[in-house]
Order: sequence, then C-alpha cells, then structure tokens
Amino acid sequence: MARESFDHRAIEKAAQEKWEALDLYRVDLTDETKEKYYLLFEFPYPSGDLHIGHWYAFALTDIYARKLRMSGKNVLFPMGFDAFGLPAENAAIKRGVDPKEWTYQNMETMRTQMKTMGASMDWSKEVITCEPSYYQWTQWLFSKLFEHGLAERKMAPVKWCPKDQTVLANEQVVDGHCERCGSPVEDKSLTQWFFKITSYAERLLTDLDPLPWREEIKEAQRAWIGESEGARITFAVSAGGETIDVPVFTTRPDTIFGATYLVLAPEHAVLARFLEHTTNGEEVRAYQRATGTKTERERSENKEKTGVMLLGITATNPATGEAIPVYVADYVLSTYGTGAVMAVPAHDERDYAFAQKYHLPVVQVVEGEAELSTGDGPLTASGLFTGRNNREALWDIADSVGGERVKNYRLRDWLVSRQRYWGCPIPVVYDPEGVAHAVPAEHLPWLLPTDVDLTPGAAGAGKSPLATSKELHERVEKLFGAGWTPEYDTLDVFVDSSWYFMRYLAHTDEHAFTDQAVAAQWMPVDRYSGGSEHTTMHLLYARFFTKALHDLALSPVSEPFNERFNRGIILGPDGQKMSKSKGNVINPDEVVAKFGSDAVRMYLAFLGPYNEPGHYPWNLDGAQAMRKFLDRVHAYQPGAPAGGKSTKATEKGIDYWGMRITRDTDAFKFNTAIAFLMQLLTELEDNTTTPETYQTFIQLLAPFAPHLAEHLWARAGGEGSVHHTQLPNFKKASVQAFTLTIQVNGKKRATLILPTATDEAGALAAARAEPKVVQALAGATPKKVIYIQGRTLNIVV
Ligand code: ANZ
Repeated sequence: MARESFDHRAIEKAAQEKWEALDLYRVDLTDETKEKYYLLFEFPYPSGDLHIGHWYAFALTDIYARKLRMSGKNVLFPMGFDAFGLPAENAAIKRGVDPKEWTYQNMETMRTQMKTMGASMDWSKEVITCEPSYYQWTQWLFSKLFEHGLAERKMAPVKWCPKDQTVLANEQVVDGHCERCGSPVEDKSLTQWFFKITSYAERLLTDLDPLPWREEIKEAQRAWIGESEGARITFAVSAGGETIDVPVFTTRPDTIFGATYLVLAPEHAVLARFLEHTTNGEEVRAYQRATGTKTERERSENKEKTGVMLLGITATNPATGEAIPVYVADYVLSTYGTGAVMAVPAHDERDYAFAQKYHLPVVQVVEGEAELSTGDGPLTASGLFTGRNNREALWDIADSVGGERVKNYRLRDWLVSRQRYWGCPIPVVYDPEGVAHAVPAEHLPWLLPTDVDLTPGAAGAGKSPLATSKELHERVEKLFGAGWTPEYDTLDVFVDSSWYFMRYLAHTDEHAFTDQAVAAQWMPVDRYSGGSEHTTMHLLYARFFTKALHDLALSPVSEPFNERFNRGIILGPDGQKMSKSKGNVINPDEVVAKFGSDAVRMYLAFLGPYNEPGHYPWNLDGAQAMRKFLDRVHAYQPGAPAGGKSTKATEKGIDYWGMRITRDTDAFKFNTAIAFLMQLLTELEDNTTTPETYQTFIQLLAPFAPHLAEHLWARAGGEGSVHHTQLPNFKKASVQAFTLTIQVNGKKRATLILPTATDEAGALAAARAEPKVVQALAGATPKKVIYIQGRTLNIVV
C-alpha cells in the first residue's frame, strides 16, 4: 500500500523552534525535587563537520536522555568541545590559517549541524577547553598536582625529525619516518613533565572491581596497568677491573640457574660507563642509533631478534657463580622493570630465539616434556634446589640470591609535555638557577601567546613553538624578574579532557574549577558513553585525576563514572572503516535532508545493541526502511481498524509493550526497543485504539523520533510538548504472563507460559509436570533450585 510521505523538513523545523522557545532542555542543577541523572558522552574534537559517527555518538545517547526525562529524572545532558589539538596546528602550518579561528569556525559549523539532529543537549553549560576561562582551571589543577609531588620533570625520549628540527607526535611517525618530510626519525632525550599516575596503579586496579562496567572494559584497563609480581635480582657486571651492580626484573627467579647471558636495553644508563671498556664500542653505538628509529611496539613484536655482544665485559650469575656474556638487544625495553633481563633461553621464547641466533647455551632447569616448556615441574641442574617443585621453590631461590620481591606495572608515568602550540600552556616559570616554579594562581589564566612562529624548527633545536614568542619572554621577566624564563611546552590534550565532567557543573565559575556542593549532588556521572578507543588512556586518566583530586579534597568521589558503555563503530557502505581516502564517508546532512533526522537516528539505533562494541556497515536501504515505518506511523489514526476485524483494545495491552520498550531502552538495547515499537504499531493498526492508548504510543515513540512525535502529539490534541510528559509506570501495570525457561543443570530443557505472579513453588511444580524435564531429571531429587522470577528456573541435581 503506497502511503503518503510527510514533510519532515517542516515538522523538524517546527519542533526545533518549539523546543527552543520552551527552553526544554535546560537543567536546573539545584533542583532537588527530582532524582538527578548525569548522562555524559565524550565531548567531540571540533574537526569541522559532523560525520555519521558523531550522529551515532550523540543522537543515540539522546534517545536515552529523553527517556530519562520522561521517567521523571532531572537529567544533565551537557555538551562541549575538546578544542585543543594537532589538526588545528597542522591546518595552520599547511594553510597559514589561525588555529583559533579555524577551531571556532569548526565549532560553529558543528553546532548548527547538531541542531538539525534535534538532540536534547543542554547547550547552556557548554565548555570549550581552549577558552582561557576553561584552561585557567586546567592550569590550576596542574599546579595542585605539582604542589603535591604528582607532577614532576624528568628526561624522556621523544621522536625527533632531524630535518624539520622538531619533536614528532607518535601519529606523525610513519614506519620510522617523519610523516611530513620523510626523513628517518631519531630518538632524542628531553626533560619533560610527567604526572605520576604510577603511584595510583594499585588503586586504579582494585577500584575497578566494584564498577558496573562490562568485564572486557575492565580487563582492558587491567591489561594496560599490567601488574606483574616478581623479583629484583642483582647481577655483578665487570669490565676493565671495575664492577657495577645491575639489577634485573624477573617473574621467574626459579629459572635463574638457567640464566646463560644478560641483556641490557640499548638505552640502559650503565652502557655509557661500559662502552670505554669494550672493543666494539662503535658497533654498539651504531646499534643504539638504529634502535632509535623503532617504536616500542615494533621492538616488542615477534620479529627476528637482533643484538650486539659487549666484548670484554662479563656478568656473574649469582646462583651458579659462573661468568656469562652481556648483550645489548632492543627486545629489552628501557622503560619496563629495570631495563635489564637475565635471559633463560630454555624457558623463555624471546630468549630462546635470541640464543639460537647467537649460538648461546640453553640450559633446561625445569623438567618438562619439551624444551621451552612453560609448565611447572621439578627443578633440575639447580644446585641445592634440584628436585624441588619450581613454583614451590621460587621465593626460596630468589631469597638465596638476595632477590627483593617487587610489583611492576606496565603503566608508565603519564608524559604530559607536548612540544606544540595549540594546547594549554604549562603554567611554570624557571628562576635564573633553572628551578621550576608554578605560576601563582593570581596570574592564571597563563595565556597562550599569539605572536608565535609555527614553522617547524623555527624555535631552534628541541624547542617548542612558544619559544618564538617575544611577548611570553617579556611577560615572564616583567612579572618575575630578569633571568626568569617560561616553560615552552603545552599540555597533552588528554589533560583537558580528564576533568571536563566536573566543569559542566559550574561552567562559568570564576572562583573555582567546579562547585563542590553541586558536585556532591551530581557526581559520579551516572552513565558515560563513548568509543572503545578510549577504554584505556582517556578513561584511566580521568580516573587518575578524580582520585588525585579526591585525595586533595577537591572531588567528592574517587571514581568519576558509574556506568560506562562503549558504542560500536559505523563502517562505510563497503564494510570498511570510513575514511576520506577510501571515498566511503557518509555525509549525514544529505541523508538527513532526504529521509529526515528521525529516520536517520532510528536507523542507527536499530543497527544493534548500543552497549556492545560492534561493527555496523551503513546501508541506505535501512534508512529508507526506517522512513517507511515513520510514514506508517504518520498515516496511522486511532479508532477502529480499517478492516473492522477486531474490537479488542490491543491484543497484548499497551502496558506489555510499554514495559518492554522502556526496559530495553534503559539497557541501551535500542534495536529491540524499536522492534517492539514496530510490533506495537501493527497491533494498533489491527485493533481498536483508544485516544489514551494512542497518546501513550506517541510518548513511547518520542525518544526515538522526537520531531515526528512532537507533531503527532499536537495533532492528537496533546498539550505542551510530548517531551515534557511523563511515561506511565509500566512496571506497576499488570503483565498477564511470561515465558519461563526451565533448565536442568544449566541446560535448557523446556519453556512454559506462566501467570506473572507465579512463585518458586508454583514454577517448580509446573516444571516437574513437563515431560522433557521429567526425562532430564531421571528421578533424581533436586539439590538446588534457582528461580529468577519472570525468567528462568534452574534445577540442579
Ligand atoms: C627470566 C625469565 C625466565 C623470564 C622465564 C620469563 C620467563 P611480565 O610478565 O610482562 O612482567 N623482562 C623483564 N624486563 C624486561 C624488559 N625491560 N624488556 C623486555 N623483557 C623484560 O614479564 C616479565 C619477564 O619479562 C621477566 O621475567 C623478564 O624475563 C622479561 F622462563 O626473567 B623473565
């Protein structure tokens, strides 16, 4: 049946104007009459135009925001921009545009586009991280961390382009070459700022356990923090009559009798002292240089191992007392453990590969079926410990060589210095002796200078663009005195986004970074939706910040986010990741113009559960199908069915559907909620519908198709905005029956339709009358019965 299509443009425009006039989405943070709900999504980087991924991020979270309001919650659903970052700077270098102008223009475009989405965000609380009124507080928080020893300076390697004379961000290094000019990248050491996130490693781990996050998100964080328990054991290394103690970190002290050589990372500090005693110092230096062009990931990959023996240098295995050779090899990382490893080729794969290549002895010390067995067993060739089980003897062996029990973390301190312009200036100045001082609070915001030359290398070797600012130098000398100098680095943008959720609570406050009373009421965030790419860095950094602030009595909570949902990814129509180069990018503006905003957001919501990461290819037919459904909704009028075949007021009852739709919306299963909405419409079409039932239907539709629902609400004679109405409490409504799944020992055996009020005894009696269940029980007496009312009955025998 051909149906007339409605004019979505007119409907959208009217609805959006109505919402604006009613100021529908402004939330009063001091209102305590309603239960609060803080719904947060990751604020976007102002890249310029909204792509379909933004729609997926914002429009879908908006469904939930609308549902919450209609359930009587006071919903904070704010919006802002993560506005510092490299793209603005690149545009400036390539096209000579002002990074600030570029950023502000992009934000304006995105705001306009976002309005077409019809999302119910509260724009009145907008935060913009590149605004001095925001970054003044980023700087203030930096000073607090500095004051309490949580920000410190130390040397760290950076990737360096010798031609452009500039530090490169990791994403600017492509296959060991500068992305801009193609020169081979080098390692360079610079003094940089770090936040001591490692002092929180233990708490970041233990506090994960009670969080109601999906296990895989927690697991990813645990792996990132990477706790590892082992021993620090000292090996004496001798060269030219001199002996130096070199500690190694090992998780397997039980294998020490099989340690047949020692390996140092190419960056290891003691190498400098050894080199004069070696006869192959040049070879070692060349190897160190070659390592500088590799990333840590490349070094950790399972590729052919390389290394250089330090000729003339020997180590002593403290367990056997034997002299063993010493190597430099880049499979040992300087940033983990002690940067030195006792190599046990018989029981470690990497060591084995290396030993094979360089013909080093392989001594098996744990008996097992095969060489390289990672299993446990009796020790062999292990002196006094021979014959004992390796696990059982592990700490005794460690003790016998003076080993110290240590916990190691993969997590590194967070390097926050960036040699970039478009970022938050680090609020630090140096006195004539070079000692760092935090810029006093009365001088904040410590403004980003504007007289800066962004040409790569303009500031001179190893210096950041801010070093070219005359104004910044003058400012420092004027405020602090002659000989004082500024810090030139800016902060990693992840610092800006580690606390923005606290700023939404007091976005214009000139006296504090947040409002503690409001924060006490609103924190933690109830639900945070975002991309799975932020499972580790952003989420960990925000957790670290919150903990540090909590310890400084600056945050009422020590965990920022209660629930966390990672959404899936929308792929191009060809099933590939969307990218301009592949020409498969979907411009939402065009699709929205064609099918309407409601159809596009419902199509996206219908793709799959929003709380599970998945990959969904964009399909235009899907958006069209959703539009057809909305046309059907629009054409529908309540009353008796067209065919006149039934006079019942809907088959299952509006409460039945309402409960299912709201329940699945609460669980972020928008796809099944929409499927129920579709079934409900079919039932309405086939039956006699009262005006009340029809109004409830419009209410249920409202979070998903906010514009059309607003239009239908008015058409049906509803007052005000449908988005201001309250959904009936479907939970209280009586649902007549439910489907019970019956399991025996956890295995599904039968299903039964039972009255809702059925209790455990009733369910058990009904189950035991089922032939399939009788068969599975085979006369055995149940040991345990687990009954989940409304769902399953598990009989354990
Ligand atoms: C001897 C040994 C024998 C090891 C054996 C393993 C198996 P996780 O579990 O990740 O903490 N290691 C230590 N520091 C390293 C570094 N900087 N770069 C590369 N590898 C390093 O791994 C700890 C193990 O990784 C340590 O235990 C050490 O090798 C190696 F049958 O010591 B093991």
